[in-house]
Amino acid sequence: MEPITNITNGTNGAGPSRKIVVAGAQLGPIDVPTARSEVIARIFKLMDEAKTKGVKLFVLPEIALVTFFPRHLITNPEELEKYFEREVDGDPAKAHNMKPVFDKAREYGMDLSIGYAECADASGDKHEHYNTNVYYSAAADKVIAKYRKVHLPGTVEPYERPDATNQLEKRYFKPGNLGFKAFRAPGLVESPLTKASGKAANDKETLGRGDPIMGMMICNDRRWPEAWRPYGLQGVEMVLCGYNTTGWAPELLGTNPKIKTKEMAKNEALFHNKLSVQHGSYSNACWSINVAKCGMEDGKYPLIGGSCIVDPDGEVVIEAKTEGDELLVWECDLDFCKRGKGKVFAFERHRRPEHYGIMVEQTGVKEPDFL
Ligand code: CDT
Repeated sequence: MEPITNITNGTNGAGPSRKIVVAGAQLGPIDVPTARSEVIARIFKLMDEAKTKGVKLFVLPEIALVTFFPRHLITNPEELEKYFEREVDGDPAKAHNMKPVFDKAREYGMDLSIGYAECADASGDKHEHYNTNVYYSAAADKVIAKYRKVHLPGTVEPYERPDATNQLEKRYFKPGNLGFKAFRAPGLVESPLTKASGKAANDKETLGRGDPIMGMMICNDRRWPEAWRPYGLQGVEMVLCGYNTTGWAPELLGTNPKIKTKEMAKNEALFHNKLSVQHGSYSNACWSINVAKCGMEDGKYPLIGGSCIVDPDGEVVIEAKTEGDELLVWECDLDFCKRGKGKVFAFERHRRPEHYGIMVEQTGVKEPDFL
């Protein structure tokens, strides 16, 4: 068959390179008694490997340094507080428990995306808890963006059945209050257009030529098109998403008569993970770096793993082979985003927002009247 050569979609490689070597750093299980220092030692091993592979952006999972504690009912406030990180001088990179990871990223000249349980306003009396992810830029040598998880799954109260898997995020966290704000990360691509060039963003000629446009999500957010589209509308080129997804939780997930074993349930959860991130990447024409905590945590709670990097066509380009600490490295070409952004998902030409009002006016379902 003749190859198709005479159709341009903006991915012909002309112009400065917009390729970034990215690593998803999947983490195996972390148990309640595991010290953060042990986990950090494991992360350092992955960072060492990343450095040898020329990685420029290192992405860690949701609540990366401790067990996924929202599965446990913790009624003692002091015990609960131990899972939270406190910024120092308003800087997450100085938070005592996390500082070594930021310091290593600085030493290696690597950008870092890390999830943690945030105790905000920790110096005052009023503590607010969020499920948070921040982005450290090595070029700027500071945290340049913060995201607080918007979609908190699960329940406030634990289930009655003693064996149930709980997800008490609604009990422990406030819903994120920072929205879905995309941001540019400096120092990652060759010769990006900047304000100093005198050119303006959002011009036909300058689209996709500035510093990379990033967005962050946390776990459950990835299942919601409402989380992806605000980023898509800001021209996002790469979404970073850490997660802890349980492989067995009938109370939370409901049951399916076709699913008869725990292994089948885990495979179904893996399928839904991929379905969500592949669709989100495709319909917003962006890369997504999806990074899990995995394996059997706290002795009996299986996490699905299945970390993967998805390209802007929605294809999985690399996925985890293990259920333990593992580095997924891929060179992501941001120019690849231009295909979808310029054609099928050229929002400015095809979207019809006059018909989308119901999505922001309404939360729950309102069925049509009965016939
Ligand atoms: N951490 C997290 O958000 N986990 C959820 C579990 C879903 S159970 C309702 C997830 O969406 O993967």
